[in-house]
Amino acid sequence: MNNLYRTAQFLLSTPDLKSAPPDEGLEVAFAGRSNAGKSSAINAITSQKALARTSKTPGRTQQLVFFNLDDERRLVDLPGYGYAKVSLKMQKNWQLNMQRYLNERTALRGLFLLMDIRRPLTPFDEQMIAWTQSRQLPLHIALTKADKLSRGNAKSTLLSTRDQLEKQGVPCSLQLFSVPGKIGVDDAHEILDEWLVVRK
Ligand SMILES: Nc1nc2c(ncn2[C@@H]2O[C@H](COP(=O)(O)OP(=O)(O)O)[C@@H](O)[C@H]2O)c(=O)[nH]1
Ligand SMILES: [Mg+2]
Repeated sequence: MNNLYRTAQFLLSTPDLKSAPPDEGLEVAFAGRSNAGKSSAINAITSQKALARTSKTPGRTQQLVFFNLDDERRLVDLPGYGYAKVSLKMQKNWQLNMQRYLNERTALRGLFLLMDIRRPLTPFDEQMIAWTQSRQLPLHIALTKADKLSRGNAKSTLLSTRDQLEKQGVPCSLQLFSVPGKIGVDDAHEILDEWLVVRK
């Protein structure tokens, strides 16, 4: 694994863009429903146990969390969405923040969208996808918790999800991901290396 990921460090967390790091360098953001496995994926990708906090209680992280890879590259853990107990006002606020971040952030090189393999392409996911498309932002989708399905079912869900996205005319790459199953970290690195222009 490239050391860049292993040495990732927490930079700052902020509820809105005002306190985000300067819009310079290169950034890849991780998005998905609450509990989809974003923080777990960031930990697996950086080979660190507790860089991004993981939680059994969905909806805790309502902040954008920035991690430094080096002086010019960052990973961002975006606030989870689709948590039922969040008020309408907070949902609206989340929408405005996400839309602004995805539309305006110049450093943003691509979006990693994480979806629980047992419920891919929820309306919230479709909303995120639409925002990436409106700016032609590169999109990579990881179907998480692949260990929750048999190998065969995981594979066929990957294929049917790819099919559905193709039908919608959404250009993106897809992969399976599982932390306990140790599936997908290499695939994720390949995409990140490409987007963050990491020389090997
Ligand atoms: N079985 C399984 N559980 C996972 C996997 N990834 C995350 N989880 C669990 O799913 C829950 C939510 O994970 P978390 O990373 O906090 O999700 P986030 O809200 O998207 O950041 C936690 O209990 C994790 O341990 C996985 O690949 N397989
Ligand atoms: Mg999280």
